[in-house]
Amino acid sequence: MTPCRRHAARDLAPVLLLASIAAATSASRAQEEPWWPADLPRRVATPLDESPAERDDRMAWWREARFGMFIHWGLYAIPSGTWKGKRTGGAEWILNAARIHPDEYMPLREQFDPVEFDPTQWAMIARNAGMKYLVITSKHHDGFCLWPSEFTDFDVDSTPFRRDVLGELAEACRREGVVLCFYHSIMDWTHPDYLPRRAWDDRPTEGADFERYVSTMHSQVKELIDRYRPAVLWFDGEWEDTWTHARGAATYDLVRTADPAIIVNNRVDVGREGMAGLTRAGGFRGDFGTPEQEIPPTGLPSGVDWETCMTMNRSWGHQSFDLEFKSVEDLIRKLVDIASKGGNFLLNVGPDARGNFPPESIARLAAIGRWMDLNGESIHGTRASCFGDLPWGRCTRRSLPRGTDLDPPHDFHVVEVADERLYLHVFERPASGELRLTGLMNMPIAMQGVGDRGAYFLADPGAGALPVRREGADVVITLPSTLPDPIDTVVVLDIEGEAVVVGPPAIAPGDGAIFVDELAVEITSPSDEVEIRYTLDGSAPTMASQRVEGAIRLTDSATILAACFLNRAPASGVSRASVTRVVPKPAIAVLTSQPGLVASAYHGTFRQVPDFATLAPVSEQVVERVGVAARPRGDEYALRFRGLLEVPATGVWEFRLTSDDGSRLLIDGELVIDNDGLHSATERTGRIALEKGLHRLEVGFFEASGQDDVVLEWSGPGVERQAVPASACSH
Ligand code: FHN
Repeated sequence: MTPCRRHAARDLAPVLLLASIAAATSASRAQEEPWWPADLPRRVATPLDESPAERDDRMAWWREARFGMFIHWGLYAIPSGTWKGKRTGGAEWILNAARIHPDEYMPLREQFDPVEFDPTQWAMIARNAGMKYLVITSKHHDGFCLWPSEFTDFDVDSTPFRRDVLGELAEACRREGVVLCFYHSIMDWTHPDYLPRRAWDDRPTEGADFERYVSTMHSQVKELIDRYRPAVLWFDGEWEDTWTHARGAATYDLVRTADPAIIVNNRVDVGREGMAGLTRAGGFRGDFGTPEQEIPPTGLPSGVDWETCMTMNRSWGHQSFDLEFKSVEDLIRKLVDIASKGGNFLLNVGPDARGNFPPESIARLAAIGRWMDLNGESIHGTRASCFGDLPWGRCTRRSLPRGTDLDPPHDFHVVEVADERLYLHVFERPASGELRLTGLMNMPIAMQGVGDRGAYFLADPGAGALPVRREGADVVITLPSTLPDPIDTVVVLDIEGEAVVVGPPAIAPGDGAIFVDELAVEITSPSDEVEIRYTLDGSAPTMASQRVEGAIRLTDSATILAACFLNRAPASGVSRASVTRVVPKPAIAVLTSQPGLVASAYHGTFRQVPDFATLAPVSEQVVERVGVAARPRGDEYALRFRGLLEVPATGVWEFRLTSDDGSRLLIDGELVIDNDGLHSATERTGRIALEKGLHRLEVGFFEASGQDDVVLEWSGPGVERQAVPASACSH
């Protein structure tokens, strides 16, 4: 399904009016005049008031696609991680990694001449890999534009190559049936109006007008939309202080007004939760979440659209010496894992300076394509699994119209009564030789005596039916002694009705919980037809075990096992949680204390939180709370916060430490959170039982390069999650 280009049949009058205004002004558009008429009412009626059904219509092709190609390409492919003979790394970040002044970086355009660039080949490689869309960097953080723009001369037009890369790729994508999308960086390290400057960029900031930069960026985005009609705008680089929710919302509004069918990611605004990528509550714009280099764990809220973007090696842009490419098995299983959780996979390629995909990328994409040729039906158009963790692999599924003879994917089966098709992705053949689908309440078609309609291999239906039987709440499929595909053998099981799976009961608080005096444990199931039985001694629950009748009050440690039962038979797997009663750490007595924490700063190149006892601080000050305000000048540094924490009530306290780069939290000398290492903004939590009163607090933090941040939050008896207040800090 290609993206719906028609504008929704809604009253488009305001937008059409706007379009005419924009058209009228476009001819006389000057650099400084925003194409967006400033006097237009703040709220644009049509595209932003879409109904859930209209949003589903707009997102339909993207959800169906499941798999896309990411392309990072620009001037940075020329140095490819090496600057003046030194392997600085950084790939598309080389301006940062080698601390290159823009005046020294921008002349790279005189070398940009990718004579082997073949957009048709790029689009065909994407299509043959089963990738339905392609997201290419129209402009990355370095500010270089891959299209001839009216609004800058830092573009392909000012290179020996001169060809319109995006225009040629747009044409090729249309011919090959790949949906064209653009990545566009908000952050711009070379534009004279962009702020903040890089630390080594001594160009004067006087006269730099960030508003003018935003207006220019808006004009370029509109130029891209008008010329190339991208289906997605994938913003990035939204993390610097100059970018705000107001600007993000305005940019989202402009894009959606210019073309209401466009899909925009959540990095247009400032609501992204770090590299985990989902959008936090608070009305932040963005149509889908953008986990980066990671796949969210199961349990994502249903109805949330998200896409994991990932490199094939370790670099986004071309880096000649980065040969750490992921295996085909790893990439296919990541694609399946993501689809089984209802997400999209945006897999990156970094072309070289001559316009070629790395041979390692081409080989992997071809192998993925061969797997997709046989199994693509189990990815495209599917939705998230109906099961919890499956020890042997994953599940994807699609609804099937009841009673119609679908154009069978294989003449072996004509679907007549199935309502849902399950795709069981077997990564590892269970030792038992059986796939056990615990809690699947539906009747598999295979058990309706309709001929030999067992389960079957999607890639080879002719291999015959696999026996299917029911054992209580479980459906069991018998596998042959060997599986045809060592990476992922897909078994098809058609079932009557939409899948109903009675999952194991939920135990709250979960495994590993600690408590001081008494703990109330809730054991629940979404299915109100079942009864739940549990044990506290680690033995498997049976019909003779205690039945859950409301909250269970514990005054001692216990190992809780619980399962659902239906018609006196097990109807789910077993849930397990060990909870421990602990003694709270005693408060310490101090004679006097002063407000604030002592923050010691250290210079150095750190790759983890250092052993501060071996270092001499370059500065020491009292700060209100944990944070980067205590940072010294310069990019590479470490901070140590020490003091006392006033705990208002005895009980179990949960701390949350978010930092870019690494950090650690100790209380009374005990390591509560280890969030150490080189990483972008990442959060970790930890729990500790504390007595009301004062406790020794220490936070260690280091910054290697790029963004820096460290935030300490807590929650506990009578305290909702919040930053640890200054009032609780002393020394
Ligand atoms: O800084 C960019 C990086 O270069 C790359 O474009 C990735 C891809 O999503 N995004 C940012 C890092 O999070």
